[in-house]
Parts: sequence; C-alpha cells; structure tokens
Amino acid sequence: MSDVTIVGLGAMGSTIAQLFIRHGLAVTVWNRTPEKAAPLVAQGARLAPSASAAVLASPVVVMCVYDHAAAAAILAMDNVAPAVHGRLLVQLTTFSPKESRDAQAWARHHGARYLAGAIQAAPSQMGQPDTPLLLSGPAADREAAAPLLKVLAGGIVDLGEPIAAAATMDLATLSYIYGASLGFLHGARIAESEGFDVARFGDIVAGISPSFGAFLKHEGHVIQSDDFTISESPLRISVEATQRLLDTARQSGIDTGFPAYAAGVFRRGHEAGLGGEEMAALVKVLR
Ligand code: FVH
Repeated sequence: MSDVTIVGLGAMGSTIAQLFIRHGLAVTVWNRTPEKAAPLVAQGARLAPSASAAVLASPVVVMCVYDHAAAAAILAMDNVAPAVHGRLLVQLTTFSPKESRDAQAWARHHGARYLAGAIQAAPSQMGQPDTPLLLSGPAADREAAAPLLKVLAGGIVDLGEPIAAAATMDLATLSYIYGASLGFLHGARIAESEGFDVARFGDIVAGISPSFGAFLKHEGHVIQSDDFTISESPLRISVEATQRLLDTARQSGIDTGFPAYAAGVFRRGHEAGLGGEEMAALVKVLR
C-alpha cells in the first residue's frame, strides 16, 4: 500500500505527484500514456500497471485529468469500480456542478467516499501557503483529506457539504476572470490607440485590483441582502461610463465589441428604472 495515488499525469497531475513525493509520501501513479510517469518513478513513485491497481494501491486516490469524459473513461476501465470500495476519491479534474453530483452518486454506489476540488492556480503556483483550492463534500472526508490537500494548496477554501459547490464556484470565478480579462484587453487597446505603454497599464491594473476586489465583495453582500439602496456606487454612473467607453471606441476606431455589450447591459438597467439603485442592482436585469 502507498499513502496516495495520483491518476492523471498531465501538467497538473505531474505537479501534484511531485509535491506528494517531495513531502515524503509513498506515491503510486497511473496515466493513460505510461511514459509520462518516468520522471516521477525516477523520484521514487510507483507506476501501477493498470488504473484499477493504482486505485487499490492507496486509501486516497487523487484524480486530475483533462475533463469529465477523461475521468469517466478511466473510472469505466476494467475492475476500477470495485477497486474504489472503501477509498476516498478526491476529484480535482474540472467538472460541472451536475457532473460533480453524478460522480458523488457513482462513488457512493461503489462504496467510496468522494470529495470535489477545484484548483484555482496554475501548476507553477501549486504547493504555496496561499495556493487557492475550492473544496466541497462531507465534513469528515474534508477533514481526513486536509493534511494531504494542504501539501498541494495552503489556501483551501472550504465550501461545505454540497458536493457541487466547488464546481459552481469554479465556474463563477471563471466568469469573473474572463469578464475582467476581456475588459483588460479592451483597456490595452485604448492604451495602444493613445500610444500608452500597455505594461504600465498592467501595473496600474494590478495596483487597483485589491480595492476593486473589496468593491466586488461589497456588491456580493448587496446582492445577497437584496437591499439595493445606494451604498457605494449608483448604477447611473456606470450607465454613463460604459456609454463613454462605447463612444470613445467608435471615435478612435477600436473594436467596439466589449463596450457595446457592457453599455447594452447597463442601458437595460437604466430602462428598467434601476439608475437610482446600487450598481449590483443590475443583477435584476440578468435574472
Ligand atoms: N493546467 C492548469 O493551469 C489548470 C489549473 C486549474 C485546474 N486545471 C484542471 O486540471 C485538469 C488537468 O489539467 P492539465 O493541465 O493537467 O491537463 P493536461 O496537461 O492536458 O493533461 C491531461 C491529462 O488527462 C489525461 N487524459 C486526457 N484524455 C484522457 C482520456 N480520454 N482517458 C484517459 N486520460 C485522459 C491525459 O493523459 P495522456 O494524454 O497523458 O495519456 C493527461 O494525463 C483539467 O481538468 C484542468 O481543467 C488545470
């Protein structure tokens, strides 16, 4: 028996295995393409001859493969389902909320305990005291897995029992990240159109991000409280600001895609009579 098995040795899976090996754990690994295990075997890991042997080798099995289809393909392999009995399966592959619920049901049906995790970092950022990892599932299992998972991520965000919570928050943070990235890229075009150094713009964005994070934290509480009385930022200010982004894009001949979408949503808020409410009241338009 080893302490932990890692199934999936891609960029993230290999990093996970390496962190466990460096932590002095007895590690079993398995990957569809076995050659990827070579560097880890050289560091002391054991390569299982099959997925089922890999699962049987440890009380805790960490999976981190490309997507749900890949994970399902592995779990459907010969003798894997009976092998999970009595084990704690920690799924770190990106799943949807529904896929997480289905996977928990599958694990329970085969006598396994199940945790759903969502890594919020790149492989190079793993193993740090502040590496964020969203985690959901039964409290006893989260507790049992904590010492292992803290080797991967010091910043475990405990989302409680609902098994789909990690995937839900993973999607929600992804939405924020891509929305902010699109706004950043449009900002870079504004900088370029005026001959402004884009790296300097990036520095400025990094500088304002902590206070902007605090603003969004406040807006999250506003939405949860359902009290949209003006507290930080009247919605009408953003109606005018996003229209200004669109007008400026048109005048300077840069791509209007992002500002057109943004101005459109805020205009819908204005037309719904939300101008005199807090900015987050715009969520009512999206509902
Ligand atoms: N890499 C990152 O920055 C992000 C950070 C946040 C979390 N994600 C998620 O982690 C999962 C794995 O991502 P990855 O970057 O390690 O992915 P790859 O390097 O592409 O490795 C993919 C592994 O999956 C195996 N695989 C793919 N298809 C199958 C299949 N049909 N059957 C069995 N295994 C499969 C692949 O095996 P092989 O190609 O080496 O044989 C790799 O082991 C992912 O959910 C991210 O969203 C990473």
